[in-house]
Amino acid sequence: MSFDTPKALSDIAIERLAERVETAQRYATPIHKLTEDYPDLTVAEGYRVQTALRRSLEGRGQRVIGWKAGLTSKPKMAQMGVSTPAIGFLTDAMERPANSAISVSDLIHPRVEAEIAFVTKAELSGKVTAADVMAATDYVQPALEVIDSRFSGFKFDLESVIADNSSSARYVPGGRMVRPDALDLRTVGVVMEHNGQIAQIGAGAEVLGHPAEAIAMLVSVLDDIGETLPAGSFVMAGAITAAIPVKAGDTITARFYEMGSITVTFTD
Ligand code: OOG
Ligand code: MG
Repeated sequence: MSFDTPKALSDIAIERLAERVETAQRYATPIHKLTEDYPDLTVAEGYRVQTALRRSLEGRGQRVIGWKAGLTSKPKMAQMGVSTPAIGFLTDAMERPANSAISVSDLIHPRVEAEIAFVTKAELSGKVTAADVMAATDYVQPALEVIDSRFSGFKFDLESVIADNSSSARYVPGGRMVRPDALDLRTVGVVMEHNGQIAQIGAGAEVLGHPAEAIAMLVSVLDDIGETLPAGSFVMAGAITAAIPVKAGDTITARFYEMGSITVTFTD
């Protein structure tokens, strides 16, 4: 992926766009997608905005604990109308415990995703394979992600969603921690229940054929933006199924084959 562009946006313009996204996030007020004002926004500029947002949140005391891959499964690509995967960063402030209540009052239009998360034990950098990812993985475990696009109507394009940190909002690690080779991650099934009704079903192979492929993609994008994945990172591979919109009063349970389950309830 080449990120060269003939007339890149100035650092000031990038900072302003990051502020726009951060303000929308902080006040849970939607904005229109960035490409409406900047139709020539590139993927590289989207990542520059995301990096400026990351630096700003770190300046406010948040700590980056890992990353997420997104738009890595066909159900997600079809739901969002975007066919290229993207990555985003995760901070400690976004984490919520399993089986807890999550407030929706500071979110715009939350949706829930079931994902497989990797916790690494060695640094990954440059261009790596899924086998490299597996070798550098300490354990895998289920996770729920609560995404919340800062864009009106949850509608965006690749460049805008990247600038918006790939809709990252909350994440919930849970279930059982298992050695990466203890299970065939392609055949790990997941059933998502929404208020007790089965709402989505899928299996790990939906995620680029194997969830470790999504982590390899993520490391490659990190390389493109001048970053590496440190040992001890928590990395989510992307939603296996389409995301489920939720409101206060809702409960979501995701049951992962042989990896346990995670429940979250949503409150005002
Ligand atoms: C973008 C983020 C997608 C995933 O797991 O696919 C994502 C979005 O759909 O808002 O987190
Ligand atoms: Mg996700």
